[in-house]
Amino acid sequence: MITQSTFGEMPDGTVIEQFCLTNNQGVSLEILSLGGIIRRWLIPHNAKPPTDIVLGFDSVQAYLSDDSYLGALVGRYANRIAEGKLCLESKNYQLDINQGDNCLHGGSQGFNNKVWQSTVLSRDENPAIALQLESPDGDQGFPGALSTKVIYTLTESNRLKIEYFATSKRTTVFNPTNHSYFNLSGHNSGSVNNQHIQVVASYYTPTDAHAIPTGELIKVEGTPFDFRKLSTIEQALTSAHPQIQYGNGLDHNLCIDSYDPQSQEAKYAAKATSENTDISLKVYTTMPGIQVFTANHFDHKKGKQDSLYHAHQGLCFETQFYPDSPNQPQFPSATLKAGEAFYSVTEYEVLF
Ligand code: FUC
Repeated sequence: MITQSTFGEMPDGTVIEQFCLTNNQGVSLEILSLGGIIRRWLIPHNAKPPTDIVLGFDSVQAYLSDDSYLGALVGRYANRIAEGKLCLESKNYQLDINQGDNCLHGGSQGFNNKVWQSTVLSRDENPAIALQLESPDGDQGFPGALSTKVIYTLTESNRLKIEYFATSKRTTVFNPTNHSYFNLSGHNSGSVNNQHIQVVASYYTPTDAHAIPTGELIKVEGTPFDFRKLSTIEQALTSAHPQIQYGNGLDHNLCIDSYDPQSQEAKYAAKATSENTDISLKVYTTMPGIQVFTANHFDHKKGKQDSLYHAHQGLCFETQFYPDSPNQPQFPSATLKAGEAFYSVTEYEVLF
């Protein structure tokens, strides 16, 4: 089932729609036409009120004035491009610099701040909506007029399937993701430290102090990034490893072992689980990397229903091409050639 309502208005009066997708198992999701933001994700319990497993805000204004990308679609390029420098087919491009010296999450007016054109695709079984956006040539410095579409489908097996499609008139780079902050004990339940995660990744991409990859692929074995077996988030957060100290927690790209550039089938990559609620989340993707981020700098952020979000209160699993891949030729390439069709899919499955 899908219900549609008005969530609010942009400063120029554009109406922001809210779509509530509910499947026959009672899982329900609220998605906004602003940034494709996943605002609520409710998991039913037999006797108790449902658990809302994502962080979010209650107004358009709160989303526009925040820089944490809560629940949003991120593009054109998730994570950082060093100094916003891009060279494609021997041409240099300067991208918008919006964090330190770098371009973060597609620049200051990225996909998360755009109003997407929304269409309901299926109302009954497996409710689905499509969000579309035309990003003009030169948007945030990126070359090529880009047409993109994202389809959200809530399946009857409790998977949220997010499919990304794009074509560009000129050769460009494309690396979309979703920036949901999960807390499987509930968005307002304090830190995720005691929750367990697994990431099927044998390597990670270490960074400098400004979160730009050094270019190396390092084995996770013996580091706080070894999540090949289910382990607590706290184990990593309390580590004295310099990579953890840089960002006050996890903010790293792990290289997914099952990545197959030839395949369009989402493969199992990661899992999180809360012993408090017995809710688990599994992530499947076609992308090569996953940014594991623990909301490291949240400090009394005022969230939904007067909640306050603190450091380490959310966990992001951002599937992606590796950060700064346009400047790291040894990383899988995010180049999208003129006229070529881009497709990727990430699925978040909730078990409860
Ligand atoms: C993640 C991180 C960044 C940033 C952002 C909001 O993707 O890699 O460091 O803080 O989210």
